[in-house]
Amino acid sequence: MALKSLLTAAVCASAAAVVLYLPSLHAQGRRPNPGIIPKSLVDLRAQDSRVDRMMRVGELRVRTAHADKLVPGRRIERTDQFVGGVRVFGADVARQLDRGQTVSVFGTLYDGLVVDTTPSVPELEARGRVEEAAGVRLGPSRAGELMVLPREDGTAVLTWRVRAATGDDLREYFVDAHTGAIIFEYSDLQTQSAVGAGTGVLGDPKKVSAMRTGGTFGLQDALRPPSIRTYDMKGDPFRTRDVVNGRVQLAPSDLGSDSDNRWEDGALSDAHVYSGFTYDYYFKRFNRRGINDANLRMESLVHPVRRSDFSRYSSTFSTFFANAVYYGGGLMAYGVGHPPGVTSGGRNWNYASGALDIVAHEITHGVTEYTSDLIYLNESGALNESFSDIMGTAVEFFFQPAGDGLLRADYLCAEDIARGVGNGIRSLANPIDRGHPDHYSIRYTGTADSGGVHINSGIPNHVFYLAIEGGTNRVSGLRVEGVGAANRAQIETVFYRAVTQLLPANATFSMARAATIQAARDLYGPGSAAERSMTEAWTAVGVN
Ligand code: CU1
Repeated sequence: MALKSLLTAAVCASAAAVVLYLPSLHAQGRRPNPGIIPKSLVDLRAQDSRVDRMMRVGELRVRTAHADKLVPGRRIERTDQFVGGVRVFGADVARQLDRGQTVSVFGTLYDGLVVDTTPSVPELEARGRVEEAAGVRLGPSRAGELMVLPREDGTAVLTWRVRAATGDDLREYFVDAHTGAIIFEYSDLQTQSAVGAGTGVLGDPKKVSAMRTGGTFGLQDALRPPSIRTYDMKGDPFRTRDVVNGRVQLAPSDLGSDSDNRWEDGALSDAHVYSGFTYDYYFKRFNRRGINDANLRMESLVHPVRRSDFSRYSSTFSTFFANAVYYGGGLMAYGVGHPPGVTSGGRNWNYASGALDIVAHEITHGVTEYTSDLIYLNESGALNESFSDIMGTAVEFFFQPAGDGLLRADYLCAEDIARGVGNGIRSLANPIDRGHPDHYSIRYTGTADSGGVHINSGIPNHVFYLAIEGGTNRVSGLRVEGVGAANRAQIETVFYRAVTQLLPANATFSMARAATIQAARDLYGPGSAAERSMTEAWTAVGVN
């Protein structure tokens, strides 16, 4: 898995990004992708039979299969492709069935892969190579996974996949299991630039759900089903990094604590309170129980560094300042912002956990991780980022009154804590305002930012906005009739269904168009306002 950060800066600053070759998925959206997007009923039946056939011979294995919580009678089944008993990276299928009859199939499958699946390099040695490359030590819980990596030329390589977090990145490494060389890597730093009776970062009063142990109170939520814990890393970036790499276990003494249950540390109380809000949104809106729908822990690391150490550590530990990161498995870290007078992109940052949309953005990376697991590269990565922005916005509208200004819901990301030339780092209403594309014809096609994951997210972000509010796309001049703000839950549910149920890991924008339109039909019927709005919005941004 990869580090999902709020912002691109950390990714660009990484010096470790030496990509020796890119599998075909790196070129998705630019070259043909072996993606499955049935265009007709005949095509759907053909793909369905192919999936059945591969399942019978063990080339596809069920990862998850469960009853559909949104549409009664349906089942959602996810399968992964295997070769010789080893999972293939970026190859999976998501199928929707209605009483045994297949309704939709989206996926990525590789034909004719031949690979020797007995590693000649032991896992420990592969992990050693990664420790050397990343310059960190990994705990035993960071074991490598044997994985087949498809290449652009149709061949495949047996690899050990190992994940390592440095101070400014979280990377997935693929070590050739026959030669020991690192042959592919990418940044999975999923970030966002973002931040009892408590006081938030913005001085707002709030209730904090804490637990009393002995004479002090700790940031452990006893009211909601999952373990929600918020840790005070007390400004120690080295210890924070060791926690993230599984070298150091968090102890009860690391819990954010307060002697009188009157929480004056806004960064701590906001991370805690907004995690609970996000849990509540997913439960109330989609009947989802947390990140993995089984009440996975939600652990937040706050104060990973001290603001006053900015000049000392901002190059080594950049994500601990103006950013927020999802590390996988329900673990998040929130940056401390900038000292006065310092800016990035013309904006001075407050504590990242002080923005509800940032916290919801990070937790949504977890929801994606446990469902479609959209690969954090190129178009699938931009969809991953976009879904986090979309849900961040949705959570804001769920809890805050609409409007401009602090603690108001709008279509900007991180506007409450990234202030300066245009508050906030991204705009769903007008992506180009923050320098991001609002039409497919002007998408970014370079390799920076993992293929533009925080850049091209502007395109699906704009689809979400247009499908709700309506409007005219700046580039195409095409008009969209939205479902209206009163019906925003429809479009939120359409995106939720597409990303968590219908899409595979290696999805393209074109597949996302088909899957969201399918979701609108599943939920609201063919010819519904939601289906029309989704169709018009994707067409307006040039995705067909
Ligand atoms: Cu993100």
